[in-house]
Amino acid sequence: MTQQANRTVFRTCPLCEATCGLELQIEADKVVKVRGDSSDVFSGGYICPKGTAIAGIHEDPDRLKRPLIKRDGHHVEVEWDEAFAEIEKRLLPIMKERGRNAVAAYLGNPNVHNLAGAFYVRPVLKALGTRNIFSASSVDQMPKHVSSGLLFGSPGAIPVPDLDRTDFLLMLGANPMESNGSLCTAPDFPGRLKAIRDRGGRIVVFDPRRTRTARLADEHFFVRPGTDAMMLVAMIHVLFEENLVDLADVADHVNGLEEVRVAVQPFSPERVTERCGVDPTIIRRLARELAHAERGVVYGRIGIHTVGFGTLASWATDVLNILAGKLDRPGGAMFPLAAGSRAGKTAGGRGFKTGRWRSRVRDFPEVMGEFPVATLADEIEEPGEGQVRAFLTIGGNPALSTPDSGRLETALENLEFMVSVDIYCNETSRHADVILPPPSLLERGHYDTSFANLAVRNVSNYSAPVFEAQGPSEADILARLALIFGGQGAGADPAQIDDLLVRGMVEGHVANPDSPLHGRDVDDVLAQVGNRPGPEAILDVLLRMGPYGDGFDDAKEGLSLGLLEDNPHGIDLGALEPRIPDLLATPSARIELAAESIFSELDRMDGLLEESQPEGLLLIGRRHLRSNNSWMHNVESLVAGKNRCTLQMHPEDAAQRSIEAGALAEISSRVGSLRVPVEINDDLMPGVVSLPHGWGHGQPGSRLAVAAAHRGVNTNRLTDGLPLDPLSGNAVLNGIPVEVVAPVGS
Ligand SMILES: Nc1nc2c(c(=O)[nH]1)N[C@H]1C(S)=C(S)[C@@H](COP(=O)(O)OP(=O)(O)OC[C@H]3O[C@@H](n4cnc5c(=O)[nH]c(N)nc54)[C@H](O)[C@@H]3O)O[C@H]1N2
Ligand SMILES: Nc1nc2c(c(=O)[nH]1)N[C@H]1C(S)=C(S)[C@@H](COP(=O)(O)OP(=O)(O)OC[C@H]3O[C@@H](n4cnc5c(=O)[nH]c(N)nc54)[C@H](O)[C@@H]3O)O[C@H]1N2
Ligand code: SF4
Ligand SMILES: [Mo]
Repeated sequence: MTQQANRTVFRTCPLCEATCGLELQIEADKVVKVRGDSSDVFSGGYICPKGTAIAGIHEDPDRLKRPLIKRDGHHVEVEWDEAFAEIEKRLLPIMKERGRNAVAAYLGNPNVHNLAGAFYVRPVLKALGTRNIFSASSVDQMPKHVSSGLLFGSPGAIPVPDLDRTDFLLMLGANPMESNGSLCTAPDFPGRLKAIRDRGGRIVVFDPRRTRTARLADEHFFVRPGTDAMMLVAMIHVLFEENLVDLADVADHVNGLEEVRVAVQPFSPERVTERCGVDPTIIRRLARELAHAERGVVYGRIGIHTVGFGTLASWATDVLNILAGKLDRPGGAMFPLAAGSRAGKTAGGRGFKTGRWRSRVRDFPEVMGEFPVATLADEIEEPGEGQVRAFLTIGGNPALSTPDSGRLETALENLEFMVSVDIYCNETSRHADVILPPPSLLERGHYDTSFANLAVRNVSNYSAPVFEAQGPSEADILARLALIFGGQGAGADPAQIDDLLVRGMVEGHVANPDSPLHGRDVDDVLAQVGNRPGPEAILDVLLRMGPYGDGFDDAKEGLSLGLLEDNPHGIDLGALEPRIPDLLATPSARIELAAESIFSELDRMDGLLEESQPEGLLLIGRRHLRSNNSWMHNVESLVAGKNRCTLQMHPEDAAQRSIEAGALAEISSRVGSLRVPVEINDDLMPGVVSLPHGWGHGQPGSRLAVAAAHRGVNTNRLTDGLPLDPLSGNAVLNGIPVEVVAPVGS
């Protein structure tokens, strides 16, 4: 690619799930201006402060350009070949002598915003051959995957609220005014929410904090952290009790209705009210409003997933939508049809299973091939066969992102060898023996393979690299790791992996009698893909063989990567359309409402309701528009201004403890304690305190100069690795029992 001097380029922002179109002005190889791309087919010019800061990430002097190796306790820059040779020399003996499970891998959030993450992580994990795979999914959305697996047969079948056509949005545990939305890709989420109200619709929010989203809503109710599952199940109870169940469009495709009716009988709104802190008349009224809404939907997100009943809450959200007749119809909860997905599927499949193998120390079932990250420290610390002795992180910062991270940091110190594929030397990668930095987000092609499956419209949009990469691409880095782990050696050519992946896909189609490519010549098809980098070649095959693709047929109009390159503002493929039954992958080819595992969670909830309500404060998190998890605090424009890493408390709770605004407080949980400045406001539900995650910078050995000047504290030193959502293994990050006191001597 040539680098002309002055030019304007268009690009999808890869920083959060909203996928906004950016317009970048480039002068002499510098980004001089970033604004929203007003012609973007999906975002129409919307942008948030993180999108503008994209140039700051690209130009950050602390962003690593060359690999680092730790020598005598300090990281030094080395050549790429030396870094890969070091990994081969030190990691392979551990794999050989201690077995494959002695190496653990952790995949962080940016992998789902990155083509290399989408296509090249799998070969790495396959070559490692370890069962000790962990990811940010188990501090996030794993409950949704499990409930989707149980209901629809596929953990990837996630219904999204049809925001643009709904007139009644019941939202729990989500704050899209700050997060820009999650498991619901909707650029300009704020504008789409306002549009609901402008067309006479209603928004109701449940959140233990009066957030910006809550303020925008017609109604906001506090709910005690961790109790949404009770409230949602009580709403299901009301639908049955008041004869409001109407499956509407999916009536012919549902099993297990009667079993659910019986199972929810014990959970009346009147019974759960004390625990949830929500008036039973409100629960009843909202269940009726949902049932009667012509176009209505329930949407729940991270606040209801990262709790002890996360899977039950996720299941209950979808079941409410189903029973209120809102699934798979406009304005309700709908399934996107992504351009890169498999075309021509018919209903039915093998269904969804967890627990095909179990974790060594705490005996957790695998879920989607991984174990809960909350048990990673156990696997490192506990001696015995299969003990984790080496660790690979790819685009993740578990030292700040996962529960009881104080303990994890100690465990990382005790590893024999650690590799991080990361653009920074941060709280996690500072522990690594080798850091491999991929190119910046402007030096790679981009396509949202994940979020196309979660978007409120079907859209397809590719962004070409803006600048040429100085080092190997992230795909090449991962390919070289796969070759090392697979025994081919540090010198093996990464193009082998590209070829294996691309050719493998085409060969699969050619051999498949149901594929339009059946019987074609593999090399002819590959010639049509042309000489593209591996990720782009894979993407081209997916797009062309997908539901909107040209099928490698020159006579047919349809999507291809070439067409997207000619359309830098994206191609709109229309509003969501019904997909049931074809999408269902359960063995019965029907939606399965009755799952034993869910019923056992209902029993557990029943037991809990018999116990008395625990006293004391509960800790929740919060997000801010200018922050993104743990890794954007090294950009000045995103951290400037007042300290955002504060403990928010209700005035009554502060007064009871003689804590004053602006003063330091000491907050402690079962696993740790922190000193943090307090902000007092009545946005919080009494009894609830809030501290954001992703802070706690300035650790020795890290290289984040700006972040070190805005360190904050790491709230995951308070979150506890013991209680988990049993069905998904997801961590509990909200509703942590804590004590807060004015520290002695402050
Ligand atoms: N208490 C509490 N904890 C939470 C949450 C919470 O709400 N409360 N939220 C959870 C959620 S939803 C998530 S998703 C997790 C996130 O958890 P993680 O994924 O572990 O953390 P991130 O902060 O996203 O860190 C991303 C890492 O990727 C690196 N990186 C950035 N871009 C690239 C790239 O292009 N390639 C590579 N290889 N690396 C890159 C960054 O430098 C950083 O080290 O945190 C979770 N932790
Ligand atoms: N600016 C910004 N944007 C982001 C991120 C970021 O860090 N910063 N992270 C990105 C990622 S990885 C993700 S996963 C998404 C998450 O996107 P969202 O799911 O919208 O996440 P939050 O903004 O944390 O909103 C969760 C809300 O749940 C509330 N809550 C906590 N506990 C409970 C509870 O028990 N019940 C109920 N009903 N509510 C509860 C919290 O007060 C909070 O307002 O955001 C993404 N976008
Ligand atoms: S909302 Fe998300 S995708 Fe849009 S500009 Fe901000 S960070 Fe980027
Ligand atoms: Mo997330």
